[in-house]
Amino acid sequence: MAVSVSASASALPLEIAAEVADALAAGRAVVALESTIVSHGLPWPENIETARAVEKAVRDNGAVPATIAVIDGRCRVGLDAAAFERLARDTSVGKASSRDLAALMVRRGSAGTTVSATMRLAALTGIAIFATGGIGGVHRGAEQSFDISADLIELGTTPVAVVSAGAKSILDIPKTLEVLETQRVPVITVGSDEFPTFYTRNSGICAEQRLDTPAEIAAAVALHRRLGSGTGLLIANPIPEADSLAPDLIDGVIAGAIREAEVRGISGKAITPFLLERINAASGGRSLQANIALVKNNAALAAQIAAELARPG
Ligand code: PSU
Ligand code: MN
Repeated sequence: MAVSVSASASALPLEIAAEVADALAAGRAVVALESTIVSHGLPWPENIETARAVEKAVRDNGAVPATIAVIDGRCRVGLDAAAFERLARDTSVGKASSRDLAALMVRRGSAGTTVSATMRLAALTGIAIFATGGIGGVHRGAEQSFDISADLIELGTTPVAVVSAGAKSILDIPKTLEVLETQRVPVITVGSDEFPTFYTRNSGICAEQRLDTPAEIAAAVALHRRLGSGTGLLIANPIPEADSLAPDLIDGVIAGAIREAEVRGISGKAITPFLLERINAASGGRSLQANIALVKNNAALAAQIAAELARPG
Protein backbone atom coordinates (compact mmCIF):
# COMPACT_ATOMS: atom_id res chain seq x y z
CA MET A 1 0.00 0.00 0.00
CA ALA A 2 1.38 3.35 -0.97
CA VAL A 3 0.08 6.86 -0.84
CA SER A 4 0.34 9.60 -3.40
CA VAL A 5 2.77 12.22 -4.01
CA SER A 6 3.67 15.55 -2.49
CA ALA A 7 2.16 18.66 -4.06
CA SER A 8 5.52 19.90 -5.33
CA ALA A 9 5.94 16.71 -7.33
CA SER A 10 2.38 16.12 -8.46
CA ALA A 11 3.32 14.94 -11.93
CA LEU A 12 6.07 12.69 -10.67
CA PRO A 13 5.31 8.99 -10.30
CA LEU A 14 6.53 9.00 -6.70
CA GLU A 15 5.04 6.30 -4.49
CA ILE A 16 5.60 6.66 -0.79
CA ALA A 17 4.91 3.55 1.28
CA ALA A 18 2.10 4.11 3.77
CA GLU A 19 4.34 3.47 6.78
CA VAL A 20 6.82 6.09 5.58
CA ALA A 21 4.14 8.64 4.73
CA ASP A 22 2.49 8.15 8.12
CA ALA A 23 5.79 8.58 9.97
CA LEU A 24 6.62 11.76 8.04
CA ALA A 25 3.15 13.21 8.60
CA ALA A 26 3.46 12.53 12.33
CA GLY A 27 6.98 13.99 12.52
CA ARG A 28 8.53 10.64 13.43
CA ALA A 29 12.04 9.58 12.50
CA VAL A 30 12.62 8.26 8.95
CA VAL A 31 15.90 7.15 7.34
CA ALA A 32 16.32 6.92 3.56
CA LEU A 33 18.38 4.00 2.20
CA GLU A 34 19.85 3.54 -1.27
CA SER A 35 19.40 0.51 -3.50
CA THR A 36 22.38 0.41 -5.87
CA ILE A 37 24.13 -1.41 -3.06
CA VAL A 38 21.45 -4.11 -3.52
CA SER A 39 21.40 -4.14 -7.34
CA HIS A 40 25.12 -3.59 -8.02
CA GLY A 41 27.11 -3.26 -4.78
CA LEU A 42 26.82 -6.70 -3.18
CA PRO A 43 26.45 -10.23 -4.61
CA TRP A 44 23.39 -12.44 -4.23
CA PRO A 45 22.29 -13.52 -1.63
CA GLU A 46 24.25 -11.19 0.66
CA ASN A 47 22.61 -8.23 -1.08
CA ILE A 48 19.08 -9.11 0.03
CA GLU A 49 20.20 -10.33 3.45
CA THR A 50 22.01 -7.03 3.99
CA ALA A 51 19.04 -4.98 2.80
CA ARG A 52 16.85 -6.72 5.38
CA ALA A 53 19.43 -6.39 8.14
CA VAL A 54 19.89 -2.70 7.37
CA GLU A 55 16.16 -2.01 7.55
CA LYS A 56 16.10 -3.88 10.87
CA ALA A 57 19.01 -1.81 12.19
CA VAL A 58 17.03 1.35 11.38
CA ARG A 59 13.95 0.04 13.19
CA ASP A 60 15.93 -1.21 16.19
CA ASN A 61 17.28 2.31 16.59
CA GLY A 62 13.93 4.06 16.55
CA ALA A 63 13.28 5.10 12.94
CA VAL A 64 11.27 3.94 9.92
CA PRO A 65 13.38 2.72 6.95
CA ALA A 66 12.63 4.09 3.49
CA THR A 67 14.63 2.22 0.86
CA ILE A 68 14.39 4.07 -2.45
CA ALA A 69 14.45 2.59 -5.97
CA VAL A 70 12.78 2.89 -9.37
CA ILE A 71 10.52 -0.07 -10.19
CA ASP A 72 8.77 -0.24 -13.58
CA GLY A 73 9.15 3.50 -14.05
CA ARG A 74 7.80 4.46 -10.63
CA CYS A 75 9.98 6.10 -8.01
CA ARG A 76 9.36 4.13 -4.84
CA VAL A 77 10.13 5.33 -1.32
CA GLY A 78 9.78 2.36 1.02
CA LEU A 79 9.91 -1.05 -0.68
CA ASP A 80 7.98 -4.26 -0.21
CA ALA A 81 9.50 -7.76 -0.34
CA ALA A 82 8.76 -8.18 -4.05
CA ALA A 83 10.61 -4.97 -4.94
CA PHE A 84 13.66 -6.02 -2.89
CA GLU A 85 13.67 -9.43 -4.56
CA ARG A 86 13.53 -7.78 -7.98
CA LEU A 87 16.44 -5.46 -7.24
CA ALA A 88 18.52 -8.24 -5.73
CA ARG A 89 18.01 -10.91 -8.42
CA ASP A 90 16.97 -9.37 -11.72
CA THR A 91 20.12 -8.65 -13.69
CA SER A 92 18.25 -6.37 -16.11
CA VAL A 93 17.78 -3.85 -13.27
CA GLY A 94 19.94 -0.79 -13.96
CA LYS A 95 21.92 1.69 -11.88
CA ALA A 96 20.42 5.18 -11.78
CA SER A 97 22.08 8.37 -10.65
CA SER A 98 19.91 11.48 -10.42
CA ARG A 99 20.38 12.38 -14.09
CA ASP A 100 19.05 8.98 -15.18
CA LEU A 101 15.70 9.22 -13.39
CA ALA A 102 13.60 11.08 -15.98
CA ALA A 103 14.35 8.83 -18.96
CA LEU A 104 14.05 5.75 -16.75
CA MET A 105 10.52 6.78 -15.75
CA VAL A 106 9.55 7.36 -19.38
CA ARG A 107 10.91 3.94 -20.38
CA ARG A 108 9.17 2.37 -17.36
CA GLY A 109 12.52 0.85 -16.41
CA SER A 110 13.78 -0.41 -13.07
CA ALA A 111 16.99 0.57 -11.30
CA GLY A 112 18.78 0.72 -8.03
CA THR A 113 19.30 4.35 -7.06
CA THR A 114 22.80 5.61 -6.29
CA VAL A 115 23.52 8.07 -3.51
CA SER A 116 22.78 11.00 -5.84
CA ALA A 117 19.41 9.69 -7.04
CA THR A 118 18.43 8.57 -3.55
CA MET A 119 19.26 12.02 -2.11
CA ARG A 120 17.14 13.69 -4.80
CA LEU A 121 14.10 11.48 -4.11
CA ALA A 122 14.59 11.68 -0.33
CA ALA A 123 14.62 15.48 -0.54
CA LEU A 124 11.41 15.49 -2.61
CA THR A 125 9.79 13.20 -0.04
CA GLY A 126 10.94 15.32 2.90
CA ILE A 127 13.45 12.87 4.39
CA ALA A 128 16.50 14.62 5.88
CA ILE A 129 18.72 11.66 6.86
CA PHE A 130 20.09 8.96 4.59
CA ALA A 131 22.38 6.00 5.27
CA THR A 132 24.63 4.21 2.80
CA GLY A 133 27.91 2.24 2.82
CA GLY A 134 30.29 4.47 0.91
CA ILE A 135 29.68 7.43 -1.36
CA GLY A 136 31.02 7.78 -4.87
CA GLY A 137 33.79 10.34 -5.28
CA VAL A 138 36.69 11.49 -7.43
CA HIS A 139 38.24 8.44 -9.07
CA ARG A 140 41.97 7.88 -9.09
CA GLY A 141 43.30 9.25 -12.36
CA ALA A 142 40.42 11.74 -12.64
CA GLU A 143 42.89 14.29 -14.06
CA GLN A 144 42.82 12.09 -17.18
CA SER A 145 39.36 10.48 -17.08
CA PHE A 146 37.34 13.36 -15.53
CA ASP A 147 35.48 10.62 -13.58
CA ILE A 148 33.87 12.39 -10.63
CA SER A 149 30.75 10.81 -9.14
CA ALA A 150 27.47 12.69 -9.37
CA ASP A 151 27.14 11.89 -5.66
CA LEU A 152 29.50 14.76 -4.90
CA ILE A 153 27.57 17.23 -7.03
CA GLU A 154 24.29 16.16 -5.43
CA LEU A 155 25.83 16.71 -1.99
CA GLY A 156 26.60 20.24 -3.18
CA THR A 157 23.00 20.96 -4.15
CA THR A 158 20.58 18.83 -2.12
CA PRO A 159 20.05 19.34 1.62
CA VAL A 160 20.16 15.75 2.87
CA ALA A 161 22.62 14.40 5.46
CA VAL A 162 24.37 11.25 4.20
CA VAL A 163 25.86 8.84 6.73
CA SER A 164 28.64 6.79 5.12
CA ALA A 165 31.80 5.00 6.26
CA GLY A 166 33.79 7.66 4.40
CA ALA A 167 34.77 6.74 0.87
CA LYS A 168 36.42 3.61 -0.47
CA SER A 169 40.03 3.88 -1.43
CA ILE A 170 39.13 2.84 -4.98
CA LEU A 171 38.80 6.64 -5.05
CA ASP A 172 41.25 9.48 -4.69
CA ILE A 173 40.34 10.47 -1.13
CA PRO A 174 42.15 13.84 -0.93
CA LYS A 175 40.58 15.00 -4.24
CA THR A 176 37.17 13.76 -3.08
CA LEU A 177 37.48 15.87 0.07
CA GLU A 178 38.61 18.89 -1.99
CA VAL A 179 35.50 18.71 -4.19
CA LEU A 180 33.31 18.54 -1.09
CA GLU A 181 35.09 21.56 0.39
CA THR A 182 34.74 23.57 -2.83
CA GLN A 183 31.01 22.88 -2.77
CA ARG A 184 30.59 23.90 0.89
CA VAL A 185 29.58 20.42 2.02
CA PRO A 186 30.30 19.89 5.72
CA VAL A 187 32.28 16.71 6.41
CA ILE A 188 31.75 15.56 9.98
CA THR A 189 33.70 12.58 11.25
CA VAL A 190 32.09 10.62 14.05
CA GLY A 191 34.22 10.01 17.12
CA SER A 192 37.54 10.11 15.28
CA ASP A 193 40.14 12.65 14.21
CA GLU A 194 40.75 10.89 10.91
CA PHE A 195 38.54 10.64 7.83
CA PRO A 196 37.67 6.92 7.47
CA THR A 197 38.13 4.96 4.23
CA PHE A 198 35.38 2.37 4.31
CA TYR A 199 37.18 -0.88 5.24
CA THR A 200 39.65 0.90 7.50
CA ARG A 201 39.33 3.60 10.14
CA ASN A 202 42.50 5.40 9.24
CA SER A 203 43.36 7.38 6.14
CA GLY A 204 46.10 9.56 7.57
CA ILE A 205 43.89 12.49 6.57
CA CYS A 206 42.78 14.71 9.39
CA ALA A 207 39.03 15.24 9.61
CA GLU A 208 38.02 18.89 9.51
CA GLN A 209 35.13 18.50 11.94
CA ARG A 210 34.67 15.87 14.60
CA LEU A 211 31.49 15.28 16.59
CA ASP A 212 30.94 12.40 18.96
CA THR A 213 27.25 11.78 19.62
CA PRO A 214 24.02 11.42 17.63
CA ALA A 215 22.61 14.40 19.54
CA GLU A 216 25.53 16.62 18.50
CA ILE A 217 25.29 15.48 14.89
CA ALA A 218 21.53 16.05 14.81
CA ALA A 219 22.08 19.56 16.18
CA ALA A 220 24.68 20.24 13.48
CA VAL A 221 22.33 18.94 10.76
CA ALA A 222 19.55 21.21 12.01
CA LEU A 223 21.82 24.27 12.27
CA HIS A 224 23.30 23.63 8.84
CA ARG A 225 19.80 23.62 7.36
CA ARG A 226 19.00 26.87 9.16
CA LEU A 227 22.08 28.45 7.61
CA GLY A 228 20.40 27.91 4.26
CA SER A 229 23.36 27.07 2.05
CA GLY A 230 21.23 24.34 0.47
CA THR A 231 24.02 21.76 0.54
CA GLY A 232 23.93 18.30 2.05
CA LEU A 233 26.24 17.04 4.78
CA LEU A 234 28.58 14.06 4.78
CA ILE A 235 28.62 12.24 8.11
CA ALA A 236 31.69 9.97 8.00
CA ASN A 237 31.19 7.09 10.42
CA PRO A 238 34.27 4.86 10.81
CA ILE A 239 33.78 1.10 10.54
CA PRO A 240 33.80 -0.51 14.01
CA GLU A 241 37.31 -1.58 15.01
CA ALA A 242 36.30 -5.25 15.30
CA ASP A 243 35.05 -5.33 11.68
CA SER A 244 37.82 -3.29 10.08
CA LEU A 245 40.36 -4.86 7.71
CA ALA A 246 44.14 -4.62 7.69
CA PRO A 247 45.11 -1.76 5.33
CA ASP A 248 47.80 -3.88 3.66
CA LEU A 249 45.34 -6.61 2.72
CA ILE A 250 42.73 -4.30 1.29
CA ASP A 251 45.13 -1.86 -0.42
CA GLY A 252 46.63 -4.73 -2.41
CA VAL A 253 43.21 -6.02 -3.42
CA ILE A 254 42.06 -2.55 -4.51
CA ALA A 255 45.23 -1.88 -6.51
CA GLY A 256 44.78 -5.21 -8.32
CA ALA A 257 41.15 -4.43 -9.12
CA ILE A 258 42.01 -0.99 -10.53
CA ARG A 259 44.75 -2.49 -12.73
CA GLU A 260 42.30 -5.08 -14.03
CA ALA A 261 39.75 -2.37 -14.86
CA GLU A 262 42.41 -0.46 -16.81
CA VAL A 263 43.50 -3.54 -18.76
CA ARG A 264 39.88 -4.35 -19.63
CA GLY A 265 39.06 -0.76 -20.52
CA ILE A 266 36.18 -0.46 -18.08
CA SER A 267 34.98 3.09 -17.50
CA GLY A 268 31.94 5.30 -16.87
CA LYS A 269 29.14 4.03 -14.69
CA ALA A 270 30.39 0.45 -14.99
CA ILE A 271 33.63 1.11 -13.13
CA THR A 272 32.33 1.30 -9.55
CA PRO A 273 30.26 -1.93 -9.78
CA PHE A 274 33.22 -3.66 -11.48
CA LEU A 275 35.66 -2.66 -8.74
CA LEU A 276 33.21 -3.60 -5.97
CA GLU A 277 32.71 -7.03 -7.51
CA ARG A 278 36.44 -7.66 -7.95
CA ILE A 279 37.22 -6.57 -4.39
CA ASN A 280 34.52 -8.81 -2.94
CA ALA A 281 35.74 -11.76 -5.00
CA ALA A 282 39.45 -11.24 -4.34
CA SER A 283 39.37 -10.90 -0.57
CA GLY A 284 37.69 -14.22 0.10
CA GLY A 285 34.60 -12.89 1.80
CA ARG A 286 36.38 -10.72 4.35
CA SER A 287 35.68 -7.45 2.61
CA LEU A 288 32.09 -8.56 2.11
CA GLN A 289 31.65 -9.13 5.85
CA ALA A 290 33.25 -5.75 6.60
CA ASN A 291 31.01 -4.08 4.02
CA ILE A 292 27.87 -5.57 5.55
CA ALA A 293 28.95 -4.63 9.08
CA LEU A 294 29.64 -1.00 8.19
CA VAL A 295 26.35 -0.52 6.35
CA LYS A 296 24.44 -1.78 9.40
CA ASN A 297 26.54 0.46 11.64
CA ASN A 298 25.73 3.47 9.45
CA ALA A 299 22.02 2.64 9.39
CA ALA A 300 21.96 2.44 13.20
CA LEU A 301 23.68 5.82 13.56
CA ALA A 302 21.44 7.45 10.95
CA ALA A 303 18.37 6.20 12.83
CA GLN A 304 19.72 7.61 16.09
CA ILE A 305 20.34 10.98 14.43
CA ALA A 306 16.87 10.95 12.85
CA ALA A 307 15.34 10.09 16.23
CA GLU A 308 17.15 13.05 17.83
CA LEU A 309 15.93 15.35 15.06
CA ALA A 310 12.36 14.14 15.51
CA ARG A 311 12.37 14.87 19.24
CA PRO A 312 10.12 17.76 20.18
CA GLY A 313 11.87 20.94 21.34
N1 PSU B 1 30.71 2.69 -3.09
C1 PSU B 1 30.59 1.57 -2.35
N2 PSU B 1 29.48 0.77 -2.52
C2 PSU B 1 28.48 1.10 -3.40
C3 PSU B 1 28.63 2.31 -4.16
C4 PSU B 1 29.75 3.06 -3.97
O1 PSU B 1 31.47 1.27 -1.57
O2 PSU B 1 27.50 0.34 -3.52
C5 PSU B 1 27.53 2.71 -5.09
C6 PSU B 1 26.64 3.78 -4.43
O3 PSU B 1 25.30 3.59 -4.84
C7 PSU B 1 27.18 5.08 -5.03
C8 PSU B 1 27.53 4.63 -6.43
O4 PSU B 1 26.25 6.14 -5.02
O5 PSU B 1 28.08 3.33 -6.26
C9 PSU B 1 28.49 5.57 -7.11
O6 PSU B 1 28.65 5.21 -8.44
P1 PSU B 1 29.51 6.14 -9.43
O7 PSU B 1 30.93 6.01 -8.96
O8 PSU B 1 29.28 5.55 -10.80
O9 PSU B 1 28.98 7.53 -9.31
MN1 MN C 1 31.66 8.01 -12.73
